[in-house]
Amino acid sequence: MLGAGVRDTDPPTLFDKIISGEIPAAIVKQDDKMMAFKDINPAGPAHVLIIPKDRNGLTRLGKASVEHKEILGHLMVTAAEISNDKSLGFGDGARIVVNDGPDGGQEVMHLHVHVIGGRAMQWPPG
Ligand code: IU
Repeated sequence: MLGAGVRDTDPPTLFDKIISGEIPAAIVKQDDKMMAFKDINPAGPAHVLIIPKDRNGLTRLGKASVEHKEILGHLMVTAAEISNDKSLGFGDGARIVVNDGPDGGQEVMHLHVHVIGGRAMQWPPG
């Protein structure tokens, strides 16, 4: 387990059921530490979410501490690999974003990295 020792007493989310296979998802990549699957409500032609399999206190990025640096790095490297995968519909680059908390528009309290692409993005986001 990465970041061992962090207590996570927050309620589980539907992402736990995706990890366990109870809820089906279009998984595009996974290993023992993370799962990447297509967003059910895509914000672009390509939209993949990357989550840690062990939430380990990371309900949101704002809860991150030095104990999480290994999994956070792993999620970002995975985001880079996915954003370069033309078979998933990505072009040249992507919007790679973490929504953090209410003001960040986060709805699911299990850290996830959005990789959105296949079209040119606008800035600033809404
Ligand atoms: P947010 O950053 O918490 O707002 O993003 C949550 C995303 O999770 C959102 O884009 C949903 O469409 C997506 N999602 C999903 O793909 N599958 C699910 O079962 C659930 C949410 I719940």
